[in-house]
Amino acid sequence: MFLNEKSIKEDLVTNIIGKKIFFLEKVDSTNTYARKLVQRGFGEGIVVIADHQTKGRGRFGKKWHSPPGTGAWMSVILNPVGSKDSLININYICALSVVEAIYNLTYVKGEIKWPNDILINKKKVGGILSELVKFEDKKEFMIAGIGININQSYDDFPSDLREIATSLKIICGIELVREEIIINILQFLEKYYLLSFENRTDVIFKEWLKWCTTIGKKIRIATSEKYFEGVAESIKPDGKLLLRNSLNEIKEVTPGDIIQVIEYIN
Ligand code: BTX
Repeated sequence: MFLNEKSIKEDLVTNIIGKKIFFLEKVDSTNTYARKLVQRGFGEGIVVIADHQTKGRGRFGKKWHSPPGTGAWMSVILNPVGSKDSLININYICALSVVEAIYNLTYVKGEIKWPNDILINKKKVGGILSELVKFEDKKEFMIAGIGININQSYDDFPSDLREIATSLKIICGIELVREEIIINILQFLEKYYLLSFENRTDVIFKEWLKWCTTIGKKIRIATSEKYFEGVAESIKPDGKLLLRNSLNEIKEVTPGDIIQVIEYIN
């Protein structure tokens, strides 16, 4: 079933996020569509929601499976808060909003796997793709892409994803109302977005850490250049991960460099 535009518009209680929403039955990628909107002069708070993405994107050109009638595939245009760390902050804010929305509606506790995966029972239920759009006059916008698997059954996933992906329906055993999840995510997003403008990134970070399960784990990280192994000791407020290797040395890892993080059980 296609998303109920009217119920999202009527029930969404926000001032900035979703002041205009573009509902699309089918699109290549909501992030690509939002980028075009930014280039046409649309700005902060505009949301693009699609029922189906034919070329949903993950990071580093990876594909994001986005079949019709099942998920929340959406992008939000935001103003970077002004610091070069804002891409990281937006990632934090999106991931936090997703896990809080899921918990609020289902009492299921999602996990944030650093830097941008949303997991339930160790399987991926959602992901975040933030992208910066820069203009020559130095004006910048952030496009926060959020993808959540909501009503897929096991067989709806392609075979290569079945063992690594999950949906809220698989976890909860019932179909969920996609509109409610979208509304909740956008409302939490507005709450944390406003906090970030008040320079309360400390509050956001503290909340985010409560859901992040990477800390304390032994991990192997792949960047485009090499692998790093060690124990994830902590995450700095600028989003960098502090990794302690077997020689007891600390390495700072930037989220944007990460292609894959593999966790080992300690
Ligand atoms: P990522 O690069 O961390 O994850 C991509 C990887 O996740 C893929 O290589 C595949 O292994 C796995 N994967 C693909 N599709 C799914 C799925 N539906 N569920 C679970 N695992 C999957 C994560 O990137 C960021 C994804 C953002 C998606 C949103 S949707 C709205 C917006 N528009 C757009 O094109 N992308 C974003």
